[in-house]
Amino acid sequence: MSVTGLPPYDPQNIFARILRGEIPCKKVHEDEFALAFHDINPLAPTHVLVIPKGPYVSAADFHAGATTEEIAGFWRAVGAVAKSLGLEQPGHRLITNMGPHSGQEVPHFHVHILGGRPLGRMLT
Ligand code: IU
Repeated sequence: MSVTGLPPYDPQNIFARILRGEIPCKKVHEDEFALAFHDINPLAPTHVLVIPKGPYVSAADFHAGATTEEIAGFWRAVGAVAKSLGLEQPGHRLITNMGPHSGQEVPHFHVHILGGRPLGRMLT
């Protein structure tokens, strides 16, 4: 079981298949630690997902199980992608859903980068 109570990592989940190149994506960045691609159902003018290369169900699993190098490399990639998309200024939002109460749909850790318009205040 994953840290957040989800089932163990499923290597057939859709993002694992994207990572293996079995399903196409609109890629914006790839390096040793991360892959970033446009969300198929964008909720803002820019909506990109960043996923680690390793098999982690959620952020909690990633932070518990990944090496320090993987964690640093992944979060640096998130920052680099936001910058390359022109979102560093005037700002953007990072979201990661974890487990049943969050409504997490895809059981491979991912960070949503949302921007391109004022997003309003959002805590739920
Ligand atoms: P969530 O945090 O697990 O709820 O977000 C999953 C996201 O993955 C959601 O925004 C979907 O639109 C997106 N997505 C995608 O980009 N490509 C896919 O093939 C599938 C979902 I399935």
